Amino acid sequence: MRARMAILASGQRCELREVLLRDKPPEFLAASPKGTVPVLVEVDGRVIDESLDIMLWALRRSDPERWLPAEGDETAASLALIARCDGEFKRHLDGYKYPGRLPGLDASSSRNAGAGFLEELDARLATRAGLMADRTTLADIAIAPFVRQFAQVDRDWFDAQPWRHLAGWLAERLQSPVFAQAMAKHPVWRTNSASSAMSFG
Ligand SMILES: N[C@@H](CCC(=O)N[C@@H](CS)C(=O)NCC(=O)O)C(=O)O
Repeated sequence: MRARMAILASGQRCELREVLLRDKPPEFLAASPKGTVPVLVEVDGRVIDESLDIMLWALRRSDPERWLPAEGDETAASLALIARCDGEFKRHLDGYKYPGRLPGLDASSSRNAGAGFLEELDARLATRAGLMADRTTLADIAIAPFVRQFAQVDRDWFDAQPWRHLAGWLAERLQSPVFAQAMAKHPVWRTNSASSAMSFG
C-alpha cells in the first residue's frame, strides 16, 4: 500500500499486476524469488523488491508533495523510525494479529508491546501534524498502513486508548485521496492475461 501511495504521489506510470499470494505467477517469482509483494521491475529489468525502496525510487524521481525529508539528519531519523516500525512493531503486530502463529508470542503481550510504539507516535504527533515534521512526509506514509492494521484487530480497544493525536492522524491518513486510490481493487493478473494488466499512477 505504501509503495502504491508513493508511486501515485510521484506520478510514475507503471503497469500494475495484482498477484494472489496463494497462487504466485512464475513471472513474479522469476523477478523476485523471495516471493513477497511488492515487486517493481524497471524498464531496464532492474528489480526492486522492498516496499520502502520502491517508495524512495518513486519519490526520488518526482516528489511534488515533498514527502522526502528535507535534510540529511531528517532522512536518517525518518529511516530509523521506519526501520523500528518494519522491525519490532511489525513483529508485535503479527503476534497480535495472528496469535499462536509465532512461538512464544501471545496476543495480549504483543498488543502491549506494540502499544509502546504507538504511544511514542502519539507523543510525536502532539507537537506537529506529521511524525517527522509539521506536514506529511515519508515516515507518515510508510508507517500509517501498519498502524491501521493494528487498529483494525480490535477497533473498540484501539478507540478506547488515550491516543488522541494518533487517532486523528490515522483518520486523516485514511481519508486522504491517495490512500483511497492506493486501496482500489484491481483484477488479478495471470500469465498471458494482458487484459488485467492495468495502468497505475
Ligand atoms: N519488507 C517487505 C515485506 C513484504 C511482505 O512481507 N509482504 C507480504 C504481504 S504484506 C508478503 O508478500 N508475504 C508473502 C506471502 O504471504 O506469501 C516489504 O515491505 O517489501
